[in-house]
Amino acid sequence: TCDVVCLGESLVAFRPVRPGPLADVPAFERGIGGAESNVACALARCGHRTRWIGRVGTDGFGTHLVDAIAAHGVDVSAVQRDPDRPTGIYFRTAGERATTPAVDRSPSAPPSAPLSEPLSEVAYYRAGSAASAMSPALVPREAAWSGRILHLTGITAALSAECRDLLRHLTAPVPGRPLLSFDVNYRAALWRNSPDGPSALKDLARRCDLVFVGEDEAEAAWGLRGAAAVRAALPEPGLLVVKHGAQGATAIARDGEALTIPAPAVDVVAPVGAGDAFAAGFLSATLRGLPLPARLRHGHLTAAAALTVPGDLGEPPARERADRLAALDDTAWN
Ligand code: KDG
Repeated sequence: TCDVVCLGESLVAFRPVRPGPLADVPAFERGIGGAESNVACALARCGHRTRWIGRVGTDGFGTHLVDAIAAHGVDVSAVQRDPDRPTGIYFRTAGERATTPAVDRSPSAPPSAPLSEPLSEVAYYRAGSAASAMSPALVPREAAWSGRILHLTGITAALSAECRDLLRHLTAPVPGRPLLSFDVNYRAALWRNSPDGPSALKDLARRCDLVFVGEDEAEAAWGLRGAAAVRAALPEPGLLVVKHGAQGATAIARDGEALTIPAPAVDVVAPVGAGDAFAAGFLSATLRGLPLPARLRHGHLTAAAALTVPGDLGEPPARERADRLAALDDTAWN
């Protein structure tokens, strides 16, 4: 057995070697991506026994992913190789801020959206990938339910009808299932051709015990504004965590009791992977039986590590240091 099983598609991630739009970038550096394996890698780094279940091709990209994830200390023994389908890959820019045209630089010019929003471009090459073939027949419940926690995300639901069936199969209300953790991870680009995506994500979230969602995602996917509105739409999970980006996160119990913990201020290098790191820090503290404020703070601290590196995976803070920081009160954080 293990502490946590994370199940989902991992991708080889290509990041530009220099800033700029994808159209202009001449070369890319290879890294690894995939929300669920990011969580697995961070949890393994925090000292937990972690298994990642996914499906990759028999190509070199699949070999690279399995080796790189294993190198973080994750158990990859249940990962499947598909001889007929390729490993998914994707390209993304780091989310650089747009250069402000000189004419807009006068102090009286109103800030336009590109001034405050980092621009990032994502191009996925994953349709028909090995992972998109995952199904209840290919992934037995015993393997997915072999930890204390099973962590899933809404990305898997976007991959194929088989993957959606698999998520429903793994979230069935059967006695003896592990704690089900679900990160909504709404990726609009993946749902472009299926208008029922947002409602599928809501149905899945309602079948789980612990749900993470960004305030911005809840608004984009479901038109829900604010943590209380999200809670009203998702009454079932024992705990709901609504993330407010740089501001912090709010945990809301089933009875509506809410606890907000601000995030520490950090110099963001790239936001990618921060949500996964937050989930990993929160789950790590959950496995250790820490109280709710510390669970949220460990989420923020692990996210801060991912925010300050260009790739998906930061080095989580050492446990002793994280515990010391998590014990400080909110006023000492910023
Ligand atoms: O959270 C980071 C992920 O978004 C990234 O690694 C790629 O899994 C990915 C996805 O589907 O966007």
